[in-house]
Amino acid sequence: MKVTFRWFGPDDPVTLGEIRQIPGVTGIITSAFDIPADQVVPSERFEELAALCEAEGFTLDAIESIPVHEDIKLGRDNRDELIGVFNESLRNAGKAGIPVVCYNFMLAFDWIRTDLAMKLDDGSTALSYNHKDLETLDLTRELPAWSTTYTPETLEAMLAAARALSEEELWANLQYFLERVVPVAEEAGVLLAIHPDDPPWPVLGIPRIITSEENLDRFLRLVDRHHNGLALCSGSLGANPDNDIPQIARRFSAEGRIHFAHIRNIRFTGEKEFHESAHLSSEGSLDLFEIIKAYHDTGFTGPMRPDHGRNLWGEERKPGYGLFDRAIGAAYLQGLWEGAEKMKKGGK
Ligand code: DNO
Repeated sequence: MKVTFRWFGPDDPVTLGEIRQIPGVTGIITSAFDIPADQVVPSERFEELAALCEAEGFTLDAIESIPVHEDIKLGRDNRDELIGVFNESLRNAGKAGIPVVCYNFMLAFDWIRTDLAMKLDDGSTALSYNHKDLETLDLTRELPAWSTTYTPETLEAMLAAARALSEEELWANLQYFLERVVPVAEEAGVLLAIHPDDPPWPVLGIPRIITSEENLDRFLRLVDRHHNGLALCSGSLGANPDNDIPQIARRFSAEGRIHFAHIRNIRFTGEKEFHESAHLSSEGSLDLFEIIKAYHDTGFTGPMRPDHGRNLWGEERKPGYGLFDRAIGAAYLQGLWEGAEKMKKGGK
């Protein structure tokens, strides 16, 4: 595996110079979120981003994400044109030599939390989710990493359209998209990596489908090609205790279909209720060693990144994307990898 770190571009309060001081991190994951989903990301933009990374001694290992326009997910009449836009961006990523493009097929919202700064006992803050609080959440406020923001009116319209769609219709729209996008990814030499739904259950009456081992398998078979792969996120899928993350990582990594790995931990606090925690197994409900071992045993060579961290030591950065806890996470996951490596050499 290659240890990478998410950087939101020149406006990110975390700088490439800071990331450079984290031991073992050699790659950057970035994006061009200022370009809306109905516009092509030019190859020059990808090249500029790659040059910034290279100037600090990094490679640019993935774009997270090229957003999929909502009208594609909703299967609206203009979807062919919008898929054309996505494909052009994909070709441009290929031209710039970017090996992986991440995206998601979550309708209306990307990941959802109900509190962006839950105070933990140690004084740090973390992202948390409580299903019961969702109904009263102001969804028009801007959340980090979202490509779409809503006014009360546009939100109402989006919710109505999204709620009208059945799970099977969403599957059909995903298949329609993949059938047109995967061949272009192959030509462009770019691996596609879908991010699972976060949290992995329907929210606000909106269907969610990339939620479980069974559904990941169904997803891969929609277009059963190597370039149609996963950005396996331990914390997103792991929010449902029925999802056995080490088993899911082992199975799909052995198939060579995980093109990007997001590693983080969460702590269950109730039914459909959790907060994010430090990466260490001892701090959360997931067994990070077993997850890393699954990747190691199956010879995973793709980019892996520590995912969300708590905000620590008074830092003021994007919720979930501070510097310090993610740096600790990067060191921890390399420690686990080294342990797995030594066990293997020792025949264990
Ligand atoms: C959250 C991220 C997601 C992810 C997208 C991929 O922190 O993991 O926003 O980048 O879902 O398209």
